[in-house]
Amino acid sequence: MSLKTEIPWQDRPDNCRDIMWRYSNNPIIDRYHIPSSNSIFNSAVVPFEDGFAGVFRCDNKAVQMNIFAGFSKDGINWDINHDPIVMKAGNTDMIESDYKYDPRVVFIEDRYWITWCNGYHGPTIGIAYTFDFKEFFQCENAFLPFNRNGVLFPEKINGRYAMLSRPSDNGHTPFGDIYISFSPDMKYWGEHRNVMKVAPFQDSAWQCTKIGAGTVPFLTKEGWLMFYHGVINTCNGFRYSMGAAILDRDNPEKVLYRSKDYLLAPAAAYELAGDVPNVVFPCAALQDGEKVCVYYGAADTVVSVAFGYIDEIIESIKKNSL
Ligand code: BMA
Repeated sequence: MSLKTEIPWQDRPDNCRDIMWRYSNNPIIDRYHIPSSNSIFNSAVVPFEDGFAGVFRCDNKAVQMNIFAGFSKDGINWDINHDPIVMKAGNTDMIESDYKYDPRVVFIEDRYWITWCNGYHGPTIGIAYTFDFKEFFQCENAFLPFNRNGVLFPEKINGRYAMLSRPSDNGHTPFGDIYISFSPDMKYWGEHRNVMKVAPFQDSAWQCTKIGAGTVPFLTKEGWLMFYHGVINTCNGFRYSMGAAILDRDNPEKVLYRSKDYLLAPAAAYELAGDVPNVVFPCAALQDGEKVCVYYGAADTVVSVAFGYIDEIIESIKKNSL
């Protein structure tokens, strides 16, 4: 898809030697951005019309989790609807949804697909589509509970839709690996295969407790580039950081390279303090072939962005792969 507007961007600060760097005006979306919200984080954006659209996780002041549509001309300044998305029946009868959180969005063929963590007797992966971010059609859940972090590929692979996910438990899961599943029709999912496991503690401790797919993968000259979160269980609880993996173009269950060093870990004030301290949680990436802008939830409270050059990210992972 060709971009009609530039992706958000800021050059690397002179004194910065990191592969990826934060936007100087982070967070871009504050916790009280809409009247009902307690926090807005772990949200996803895509190019749309002459700007961008997104699906945002806004927890309200009863701390109920739901998803809201939003629009932006520049990807930084957002108008988020004050009411949550109301779903209509898609490829099945309406199914229950006790809560919705951590959305991802991707354009495939002729429409935008949304995946999220859907409360159906516990967390699992909900799927919906929209053409205009006004009307949304909810489809079958992809998996049995419990599952989180469902991330679709932007094109069919060998004729089938493909989705990454992380089987989990009903709580603050102390384990988690990334799997891939395939579907001929966005309704029935199977051929579940393991893609990536947690890292051994002694090799790369930031990702030794659980890992989960983060951003919709995009194609590079080396294969699919996907940002993911990795978690370590510290004496003060979980700490969420971000790495990236390169998956084989034709057979994405095969990991070619994977971050040993994290690309972004909680260090800025808005990542270290919030409703859940020490969380960097990537959910979307905008790219123009050279540059990438990653959207991530910070401390389960606000939305922030970080930037990088795709070639530099790939080179750094290849040079120091797990
Ligand atoms: C996960 C999800 C995410 C959250 C993370 C850190 O289990 O609930 O939404 O960002 O924990 O609290």
